[in-house]
Amino acid sequence: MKTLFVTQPDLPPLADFIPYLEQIWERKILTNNGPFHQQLEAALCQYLGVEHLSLFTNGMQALVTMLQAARIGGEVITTPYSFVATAHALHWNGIKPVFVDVDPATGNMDPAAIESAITPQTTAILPVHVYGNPCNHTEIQRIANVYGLKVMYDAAHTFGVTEAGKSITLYGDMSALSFHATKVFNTFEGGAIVCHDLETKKRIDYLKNFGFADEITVVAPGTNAKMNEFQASLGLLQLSRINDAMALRAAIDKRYREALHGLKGIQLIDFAANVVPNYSYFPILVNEDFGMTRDALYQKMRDQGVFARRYFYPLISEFPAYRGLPSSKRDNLPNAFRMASQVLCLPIFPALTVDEQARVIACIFD
Ligand code: T4K
Repeated sequence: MKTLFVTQPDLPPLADFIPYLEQIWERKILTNNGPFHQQLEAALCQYLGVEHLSLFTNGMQALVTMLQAARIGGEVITTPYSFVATAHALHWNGIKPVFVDVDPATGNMDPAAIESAITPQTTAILPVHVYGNPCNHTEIQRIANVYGLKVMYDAAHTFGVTEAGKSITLYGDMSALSFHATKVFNTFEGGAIVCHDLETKKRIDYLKNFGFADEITVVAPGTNAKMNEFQASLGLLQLSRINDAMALRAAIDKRYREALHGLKGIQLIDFAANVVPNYSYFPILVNEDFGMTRDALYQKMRDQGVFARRYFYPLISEFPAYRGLPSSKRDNLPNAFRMASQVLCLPIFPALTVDEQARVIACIFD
């Protein structure tokens, strides 16, 4: 029986990629803002409907550099219900994460919890649009304005997500995207920062290239986080196929919702009516009314060759680097703990067939 993983990268036919490789081999420009890099930045700005975007070698480096670019320090209010990269990006900048609880309906940071976590050391809020579901950005921005904080979004899950027709990456001061193999839009590894003015874009570009502003000027102790031409050329090809991939994902999402709607003990996560999602994940919450625990269902599925994943369990605040923080205490994060103990992300990827999806669904019913 074929093993079904939570995702499977979507790739173009190899033959379609060869002409791009031939150009790279011909030009011998492999990296450092090469022609494919420039083309992909422009193409992504157009596709996403944003003005400024800087490509990165991966999402983690985009997050780290985004915080550097805005000179964020001290304490940053963030969520424990995310992939570890969110808090690690703070750690790599010497910033103390302050975890707050999440909204049980979405898993996104609860704006009501932010204000009481603000101290004189707080400089920014780092929310995550979990599973590509937009945060309450209006309320988050309102709080940020009152207290003079920056809002830096971890938008790793949100490629292509729009709300009222606008890219969700237009909110906040900056957003970091991931183009990892497991994401809706992949360049093997990859990522980007979306920002809103040319000066910031320039600063980000310096920082991802060791701080070089020109051949002899280094304006900051930057890193090396540049996307190479191999990744960028694949990105151009992937972008030409993204709408088809998204439509296939939408159909899978719809079938799951039809099959699981109203099932006792299984809660689904909904999107607002004005949001066009990217269907990157299909999380279910397995509660006490279901006949078995989440972990029992997880194991049962594995036994049948279905590798669903518990994104995001354990909470970031439970890992050794963070569990000693005062904000990591269980009492501070009741909703996050509950979700982490209930969540299971089902397989969703363009190549998942109707029969394979039926196998996944059968594990939950039988
Ligand atoms: N912020 C957030 C909120 C994020 O979710 C992430 C990444 C980041 C920041 C950082 O962005 P990047 O630096 O990664 O660009 C995966 C991904 O590695 C990670 O990118 C992602 N979030 C996270 C949610 O999921 P794992 O450890 O679960 O990946 P792995 O290797 O177990 O892959 C899951 C399944 O996907 C495998 O069982 C099989 C399939 N797969 C995976 C890969 C890598 C393939 O079929 N082919 C592949 O090449 O973390």
